[in-house]
Amino acid sequence: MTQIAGLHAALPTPFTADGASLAETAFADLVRRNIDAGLDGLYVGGSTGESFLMSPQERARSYAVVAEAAAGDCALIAHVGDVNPAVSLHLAKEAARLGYHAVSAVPPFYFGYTFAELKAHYATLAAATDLPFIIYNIPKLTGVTLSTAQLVELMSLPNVVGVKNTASDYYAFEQIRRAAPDKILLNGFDETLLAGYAMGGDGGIGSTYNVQPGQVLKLRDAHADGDMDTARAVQGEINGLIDAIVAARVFPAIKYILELQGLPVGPCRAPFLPLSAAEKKGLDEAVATYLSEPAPTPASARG
Ligand code: MN9
Repeated sequence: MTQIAGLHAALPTPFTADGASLAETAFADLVRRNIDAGLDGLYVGGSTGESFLMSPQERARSYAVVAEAAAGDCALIAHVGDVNPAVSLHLAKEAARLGYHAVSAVPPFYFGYTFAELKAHYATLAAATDLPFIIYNIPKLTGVTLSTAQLVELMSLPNVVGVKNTASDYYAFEQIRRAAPDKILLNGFDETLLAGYAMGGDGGIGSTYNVQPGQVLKLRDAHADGDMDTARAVQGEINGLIDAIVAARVFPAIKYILELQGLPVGPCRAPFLPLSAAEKKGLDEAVATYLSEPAPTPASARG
């Protein structure tokens, strides 16, 4: 079975320069580049993918573009979270039809649901698909805060195999690991991937893996070899670039770096604003310092 544990790039969604449509060739190139780099899988249409700025039709189409480009060569996880459960149910069916290996969803936000409501929602969604289900916990963006006990309770619902945990509390991370030893625990913040491994994580899903996949794999291998000095040094290098990405606003910054690396992924959609000159300058400097490898030739430009 294709592994859900491991390192998965949270894919940006490439758009045309006017932001109006999917840029499908660049999308396929990005998919192949991540696979060729050796990442274990791809997380499609999550926060990094700007899913909440896309129509359900576009989201389903993006799953198809990625599946076709991946051609079975890596794990594929579709993020189906939405404020409207009907959209999530529809997208989960699409993911299954397209051969995805798992589905995942943030909790529905905006209405401030009770835990009983969130639990019923996840039970329904996870039961509606035969695919393994991964909770996406990202309180910083959803505003939905779950206690460790509540998160573990959601992870014990039928068909739920694990969690993508984007939170900086590594005591909670360890508590989740201890309470749910058989579940898949994936790290969310790339700047603390090593902390996730140290506390028993099974890998991670990250936006910045797209621009420095080799570094992320190097960190994983150093940790697996018990070489903490190297693992810590690599995390430091990774974070040198992430510091600049965060300072420039994560999603537009990642798209800007991908453009520098030769992939025409376009802008983020409004209300995201284009990068300012100062933001670009900060990124140019960090890229020059931390990304010395030449960018690979996009698959669509190869013979
Ligand atoms: O979950 C991503 N989280 C957010 C994954 O975007 C909020 C991360 O990959 C971050 O983008 C990354 C930079 O902070 O760690």
